[in-house]
Amino acid sequence: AEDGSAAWLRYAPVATAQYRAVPTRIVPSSDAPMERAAAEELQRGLNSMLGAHTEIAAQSASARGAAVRLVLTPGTSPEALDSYTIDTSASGIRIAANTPQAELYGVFHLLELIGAEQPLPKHEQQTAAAGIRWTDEWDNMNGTIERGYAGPSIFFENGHVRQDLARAGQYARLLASIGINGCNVNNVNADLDLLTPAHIREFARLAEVFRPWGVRLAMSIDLTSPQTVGGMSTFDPLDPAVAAWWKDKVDEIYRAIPDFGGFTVKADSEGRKGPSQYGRSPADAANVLARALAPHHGVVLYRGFVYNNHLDWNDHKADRARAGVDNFARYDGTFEDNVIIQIKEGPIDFQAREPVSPLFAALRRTNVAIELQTAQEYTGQQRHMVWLPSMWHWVLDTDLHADDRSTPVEQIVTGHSFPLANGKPRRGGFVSVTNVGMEANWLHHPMAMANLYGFGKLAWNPDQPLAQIIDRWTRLTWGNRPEVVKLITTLQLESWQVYEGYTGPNGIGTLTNILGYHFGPGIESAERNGWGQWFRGEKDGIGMDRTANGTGYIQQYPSQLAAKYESLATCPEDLLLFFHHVPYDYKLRNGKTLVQSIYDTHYSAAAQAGSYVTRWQQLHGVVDDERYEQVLRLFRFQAGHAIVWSDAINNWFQRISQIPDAQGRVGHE
Ligand code: GCW
Repeated sequence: AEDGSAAWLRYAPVATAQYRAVPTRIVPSSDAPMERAAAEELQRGLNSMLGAHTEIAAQSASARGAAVRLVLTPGTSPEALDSYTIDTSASGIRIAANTPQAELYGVFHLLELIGAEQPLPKHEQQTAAAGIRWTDEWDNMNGTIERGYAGPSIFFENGHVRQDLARAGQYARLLASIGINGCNVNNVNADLDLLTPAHIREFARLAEVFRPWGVRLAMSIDLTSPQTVGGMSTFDPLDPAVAAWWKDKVDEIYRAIPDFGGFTVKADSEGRKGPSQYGRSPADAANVLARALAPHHGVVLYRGFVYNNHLDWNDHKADRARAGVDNFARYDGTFEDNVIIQIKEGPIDFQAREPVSPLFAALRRTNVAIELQTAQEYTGQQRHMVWLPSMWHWVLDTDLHADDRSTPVEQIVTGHSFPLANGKPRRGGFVSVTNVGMEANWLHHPMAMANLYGFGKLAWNPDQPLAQIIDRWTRLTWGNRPEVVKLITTLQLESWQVYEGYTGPNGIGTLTNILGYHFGPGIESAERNGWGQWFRGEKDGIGMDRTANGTGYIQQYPSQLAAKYESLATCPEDLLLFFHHVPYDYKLRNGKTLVQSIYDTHYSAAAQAGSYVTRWQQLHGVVDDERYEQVLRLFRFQAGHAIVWSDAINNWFQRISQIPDAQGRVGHE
């Protein structure tokens, strides 16, 4: 049977002709754990894909004779980004890296080229775009996962770290294979007793299974820990006793976990306590942690997701989208060097489409990382196929035009747009909320792991073409048969637009049921409550007015972009309802009215989702039966659910606008 847990590391046999010259002797750089993991991975992969009998030579083996040589040439700066080269010559293949984990990445890259039946390079050099390439897992210590859709936690059960950490180790290997170097294992809504000495000893066991794969363990912590764990009367970040408590606690963590990555912090948000309780700022809170972590080279990822979830619906100036800039911009430049503000890609919350967060352009003297969500919270919860790198690429490519120069998001989060005045290196990067579970294939839908794979690839190199990313994933996961590669890549590449098409059009935000599990349509559930995910669907029209006359949110963008969004003539129509309140018969540039365009888009997108079923059936007997059936079942579900979505939305628009469909359709039979 197919081993779903292998994901893209199946190492299925390939056509060997072009790899005849690959040597069958591996010379590792040392027998340190990561180097040994690299050599053994290489051996496993080559043997499995090429049917070879590869041996690992003693690392002191003579320089003569053809070999795959692993070479470690550490750089001088501890801040240097992971980098490797691959050279092929008559004497074999040489993989040289500046860090042990980069050596692993070089090995995985070589194996990936072979798995995807690509030619081997004469010379190739690869360097990571940024230092932070992490996943966040929203796992609770009782074993449940917030917004997890593939079974219970691979890390925790019954309030403790699991006894059996085999899955956690496998996961670290998968992460390493796509260049991910950190994993924050617990929910940002953190367990309050997380930092007890007993728990820290348990976390050390987790760090041990991550270590050979170069994945640093990180933890989400609750800012009240000095009280809840330390028994103190306050958690005021400016209280010296609180600072001392954090310092001792961090020292204790590093005694147990010498390569600990750092803390992720959610504070003053959705019921979590925070520095505002003492009239202190996010910088005060982040910095007290940062100073404790700095001597150990740890970092603080302080989340920009701070907003008031008791907004007043009747206040037309109130706007949740404003919260990021309103809460953080004024502290720019006051954060310690090892603080990174972790900003969700959009200003609201992982919708099928949002504009990019203006906070990326507002923090010029502060490290920032982008938070993306592989867990498909609002995008079908791994019951719908949605390939999110299409969206992420669009986000990363968006140019905020700060100071009227080119400052695309990818250049901001990799630290190139706003260099620090003191010449110190930037520490930004990429974080994916992933939420894998105990289900064999990690994310439930056999197509969903393409999202994690794509995240890793974009975090390593945000310029890698999407077509190449999905082509590689498909070959490694489903095999190299041309009809398989063609169909799966085509479906994945269209899937985001299809999902957006039958759910939320024109940047409206969420029509998902936000009061339940964030699954399926719940058209007005976002309205008339404090959460602020409003779209203000009224008799006269629809959309949030975020212009200068409305909430003023648009003015948070640098001026060029603000001007573009402010004017109806230039506002991109896929974001129209995010920025403007317009009548239902508003004329779009293609001549259709808004409401007719919504009807048409929903019928056609639902039909396209329906077509996945018959298109997939062409692969019957071509891919393994087990995954074939699994995908078929999910595609049938998606086809039906797309009709539910489409009819719910179209009926609602018909009722509120009182404008019938020009084609006379009244929903699906
Ligand atoms: O959108 C919300 C999710 C919460 C999550 C929160 C966050 C972990 O629905 O489940 O809490 O975002 O990102 O903190």
